Order: sequence, then structure tokens, then C-alpha cells
Amino acid sequence: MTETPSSARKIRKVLVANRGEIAVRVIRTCQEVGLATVAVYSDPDRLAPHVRLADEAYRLGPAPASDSYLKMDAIIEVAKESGADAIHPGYGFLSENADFATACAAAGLIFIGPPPDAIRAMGDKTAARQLMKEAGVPMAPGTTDAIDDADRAAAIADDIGYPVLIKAAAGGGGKGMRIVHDPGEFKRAMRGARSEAQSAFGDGRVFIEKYIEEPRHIEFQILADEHGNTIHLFERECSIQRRHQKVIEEAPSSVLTPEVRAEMGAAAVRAAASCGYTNAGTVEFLVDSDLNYYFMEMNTRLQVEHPVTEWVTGIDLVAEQIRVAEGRPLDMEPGDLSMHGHAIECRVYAEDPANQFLPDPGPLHRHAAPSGFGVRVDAGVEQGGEVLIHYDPMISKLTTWGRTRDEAIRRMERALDEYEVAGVTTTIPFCAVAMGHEAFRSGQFSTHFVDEHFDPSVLAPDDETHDTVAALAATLYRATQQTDEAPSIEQGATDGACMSPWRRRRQRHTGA
Ligand code: MV4
Repeated sequence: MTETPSSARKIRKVLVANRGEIAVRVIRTCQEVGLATVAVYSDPDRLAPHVRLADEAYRLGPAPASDSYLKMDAIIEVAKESGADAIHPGYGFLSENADFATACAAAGLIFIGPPPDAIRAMGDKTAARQLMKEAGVPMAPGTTDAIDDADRAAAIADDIGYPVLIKAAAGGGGKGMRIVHDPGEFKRAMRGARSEAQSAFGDGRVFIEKYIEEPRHIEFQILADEHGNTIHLFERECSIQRRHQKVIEEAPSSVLTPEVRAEMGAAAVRAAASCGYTNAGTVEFLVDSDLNYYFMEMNTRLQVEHPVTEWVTGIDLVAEQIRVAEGRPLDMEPGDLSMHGHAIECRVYAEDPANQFLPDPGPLHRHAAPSGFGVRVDAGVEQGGEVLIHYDPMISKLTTWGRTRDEAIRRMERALDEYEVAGVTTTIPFCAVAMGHEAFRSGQFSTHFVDEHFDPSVLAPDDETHDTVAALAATLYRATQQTDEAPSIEQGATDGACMSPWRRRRQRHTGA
């Protein structure tokens, strides 16, 4: 792809308007491509890894996001003061805020992301449906516009055929959604969806789609430059999630044939091109058991799960984001791209999988992440730090690569086993159960995987473990109370009471 120097604008210093692992991720690539970096932080983040890694750092305000990472004016002020010429928003926070992208441009700063109009179009799910219709991207049968007349809506639902799904135009991520199985429930569900959407988004508009019952969530990574080049970097399988929060992702998907992959990739490229998209984005599809695929939404940001795409394509997505934000052409042609091997991501959250995945923030007394061949850990907190209650409780993303899916899974099992965390409860044991589960191994699962296959009681300690923990606790207690009477290793070794060598019991989760 040829260079057009007239439109090129060199970035020298990037302000990263985010925290945690994604801020660290972006800073690392900036360093590799020779850009200076500016971090911003809230009070409890003043010693966080992203602050230490950046060349300079500026305080935004107290912990609540509304007083720190969401303060557009303060962030733009820091960018100007520090001499940054670009802002990378990461994901979450201001990343899909069209007004922020506009404000950056107005301040003479490059927003490393798509144009504001593309963010706005994809943020409104009915506007997105209209664009997809024009671009010939398959969608579930339904209405393209918002609909407010309940009688007309009920008639349309009859036409579509039950079950139907009522979705919020301003929604995304599942808020304001209602599944309706029975025509008799329709109007009530519509009232519920509208009022939920009104209070969640200040926008009560809803539309209707045919409900796809046991879908997979498969999304395509796209990249677009300002020279008319839009390409896709294949798919990620993201069906394993709970409460609209992904937990395990992989690339490639086990179900796509080369033909369907090529078709979906072309549809994703049309979806992006339809709204004048540039930079990195993701087109999400629902896929049914016959491999019919339906546009769901487009995420106009770099996603959490982007490392699995980086593993299998070898492309640094943040480097490409910076390139195209400078007005340069993409560094590759579609023909240059292929997938090599298989990658899996497990998200390590400070959450209790045995207790409905409730967040368990707190001090990270120990964090010893795995490493070795084919293992990547993107962590946003470190040992001695803290998982704060104010933000997303993700500790890290553990990704592994293998030549085959089975090799990637075995490497993931090894890495999960090696991972040591103390101080907070984590989703590591859940991920270990999932890796060993026959439904995951076989690749036969849908978005209902967690509900259908995960029994939280498999994570409850058994009697033997309880006894061991009780014995250890009693011994430690005695040692702290009566130091001089505590049994020493020497005594134990000489009187034969301590013959058993130290042995770490590995809990093998079969998922059975
Ligand atoms: C759907 C669907 C079934 N049929 N649309 C979930 C959040 C929002 N992005 C849209 N979502 C869904 N839309 C139709 N026509 C099922 C879901 C859905 C879902 C999708 C992907 C991953 C997990 C999910 C969990 C519940 C519902």
C-alpha cells in the first residue's frame, strides 16, 4: 500500500487516557515505535504500573471515574500541557465517546481511534442496523427503526415469529434487553424494556429482532486506514461469558469453515466501510448451529481480547492503530495475512466464581504470573498493589499460543496451574475447570456455556482440603503465639515426624 505523505502527521508523544493493563499495553508499543508517553492517574492509582512505565504522569483527581478517567477537559488539558500530540483512549472510559473524539480534534490532538461520526453511528443500534441493511450485512429478522407503538410492535413480533428479543437503540452489552417467548407477554416486556432503556441511557427507544436461541458469539477484527484500505484479521470466538462479560476467548473459532470465514470477513469489512471507519474495530456476529451469521454490533475501539488476534496473526494492533492515526497506510495487504496456530485468552478477575462471580477487590499480597514459551500475561496490577473497588476488577489477561488448539489448551492449563495469587479470590479455578471441560475441549458450546456447564460447587474445597487448611492454620497460630515451642524443621527431620517431603497438590479439574 503506497504512502501518501501529504496526509501524514507525525505523532511524537501519546497521552494514554486509561489505566490498568490496557494503559500498560499501549505504553509498551509506544516505547517500541519510539514515541514518548504520558500517563494520567486517579489518586489511588498514583503508584500503579501504568504510571511507573510512562515517561511522565499527571494526576486527574480522586478515585471515582467521573472525577478522573472520564474527565474530558482535564485530560485534554494535560495533553496540551505535556505537549502530547495524540490521545489513545484504550477501552471503556472515553474510548467510545464521540464527543471526546470531537473534543480532541478541536484541541488539535489526534484521537487514536475512529472518526466521531463512525462512533456515533455504531453507538445507535438502529442507525447501525440501517447501515448494515444498506451494506448487505446479514442481520436477524427485525425492525430497522425504533418502534414506539405497542400494537404495531406486537404485530411485527407476530410476523417475525416468537421468540423475539426487544433491544434498546442506545444499548449494547445487554442492558434494556427483553426476551419474549409468548405473544401474551409482549406488551408488558416492551414497557419494561423501554423504561429500563430510559433510565439506563436517557433514551427509551427500542427495536425488535428474532431471538437466536443458542448462538455463538464470533467477532471479526478489522483495521482501516484513510486511504480506502479496510481489512479483517480473522475472528475471535467469545461465547464463554457470563452476564455479558467475556471470560474466555480464542482464535480461530473451532466451527468456522474457510468459506464461512471468508464470507463473514467480507461482511465485516463492508460493515466498517459503510460508516467511513478508520483505525481498529470489531464487528460482532451471532452464529447459529447451521453457521448462519447475523450482525450484532460494532465495537469502535481496541478490545480486551485483542491479544489472541495478535498471537495468531503476528500483527501488533496498537502499532497499526498509531500508524493509521498518523494518516499512513496500513502496513499490510489482505493477501499478506494468515492465521498461524491457535491462541486462547483467560481473563483473570478478582471475582469469586463459586459465589456468582461477585467482585472481590483488595490487596494483591502475591502475584506471581506464569511465563515460558507461548505464554503472555498482560497485567494491570502487581504484587503489593491493590485491585481497587472503583474500577473493573480484572487483574490480568493470560493468553497462550499453540500450534494446535489442543496445544494452546494444554499450555493454558499449565500456565493457570503456575499462576499464584494471594489476597483476592480469582477466576483462575473457573478457567481451569473450563479448560478441562468436555464441552470446551470438543468446541461444542454456545453463549450459554457457563449456565449449562458450570457447577460452582466443583470449586468448593473438599473435606480433605478443609482439614489441611485447618491444620495449617492451627500450626501457624501456634507458631505466632509460642515462638520457642514451635516445631522446627530440624526437630521434625530428626524425630521422623516430618518425613513427607513438601509436595504441592495439583487440583486437576476434569469438569465432570
Ligand atoms: C441477541 C441474542 C439472540 N438473538 N440478538 C447480548 C448483548 C448484546 N450485544 C446483544 N446480545 C444478544 N443479542 C438476537 N437477535 C443474544 C444476545 C445475547 C448474547 C450475545 C452474545 C454473547 C452473550 C450473550 C448473552 C445473552 C444474550
